[in-house]
Amino acid sequence: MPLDRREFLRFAVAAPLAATQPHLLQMNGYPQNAETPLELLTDYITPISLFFVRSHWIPHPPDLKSWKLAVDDTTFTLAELKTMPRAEATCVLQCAGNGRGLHNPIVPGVQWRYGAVGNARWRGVRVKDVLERAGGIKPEAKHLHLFGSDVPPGKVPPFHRSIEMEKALDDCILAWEMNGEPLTAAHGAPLRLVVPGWAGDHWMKWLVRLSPRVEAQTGFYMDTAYRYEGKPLTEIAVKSNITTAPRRARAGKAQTIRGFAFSGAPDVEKVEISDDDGATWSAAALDPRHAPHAWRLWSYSWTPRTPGAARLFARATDSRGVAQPREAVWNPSGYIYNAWHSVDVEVTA
Ligand SMILES: Nc1nc2c(c(=O)[nH]1)N[C@H]1C(S)=C(S)[C@@H](COP(=O)(O)O)O[C@H]1N2
Ligand SMILES: [Mo]
Repeated sequence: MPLDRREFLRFAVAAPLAATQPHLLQMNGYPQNAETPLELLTDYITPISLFFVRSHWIPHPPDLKSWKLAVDDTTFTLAELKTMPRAEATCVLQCAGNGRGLHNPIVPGVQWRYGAVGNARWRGVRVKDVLERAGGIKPEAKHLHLFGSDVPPGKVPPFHRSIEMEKALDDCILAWEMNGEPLTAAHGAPLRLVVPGWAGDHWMKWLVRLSPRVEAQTGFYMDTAYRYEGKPLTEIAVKSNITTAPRRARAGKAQTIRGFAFSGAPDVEKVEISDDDGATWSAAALDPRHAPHAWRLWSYSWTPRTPGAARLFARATDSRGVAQPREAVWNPSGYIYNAWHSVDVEVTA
């Protein structure tokens, strides 16, 4: 992705942490919010250098030397966690607000377009194993409260959250590794929560404390933010994006269109392409690489028939049979945008 000098300077000035991620597009100047240009999301495993970053305010990562994870009164050093059985997951991390900037009418918040999403290999230990080792899991503890080390400015409420214990015990991981590398500060070093299939707000970074409780956490980031249709937002919605398509193509000549698709359901069943405004659809080929809640890369060989303006739509259907809708459901916080994605191609004779 060629960056012009002005764009490059914008990074250097606005986002010191993003300086190691020269491809990302910083979204504003105060917290670090940087999305990946869609045309660069072509790998099965998104490289760390391209992976979007979303932090509510200036990060305040723990001191790695003195860091410990507290589970109420029990503490674990990273070395202690590393003696436990390893757990690994390859899955999508998507911000709940990815696509907010595409909602109409516009909604306030970071104006993410397509790139607040990536697919990575996360490695660490199961939440379940850590809680068991910290004294067991009481049946009445239905919620796991999560605390990171970041501190909000002034009177801004803290990013305190909890997750349903059922999900935490099912498949959540406390990860210190991303794509085989130690987690970077931007992505939550030394330890973050991985919540396969659920939106990014659950994926607490810079974890310092876990606390199993009877009740869910309260406060702004539980009771006001991250709610959808009156309930806490959990799973991400089925979605596909086109990453690769020509701007111009010749009638009768085959072109390869590529993209990715994912869902809160464990897998994607199919991706289809339409060049006639959704009247007819043809199946794209799904890349075999997959894991539960990972994305699927897909490709489609398209031969434009007639010269003129063409518009290609992609639509995914997940393993529960839920299809991506033509229009996203507008909501006041602009969450979970998943309308059919399209690209325009000029077809010449
Ligand atoms: N402690 C802490 N954890 C956090 C956040 C934060 O601001 N503070 N942001 C959350 C949100 S909204 C998202 S989308 C993901 C983004 O993870 P990434 O920056 O590694 O891509 O982290 C989540 N975890
Ligand atoms: Mo997010």
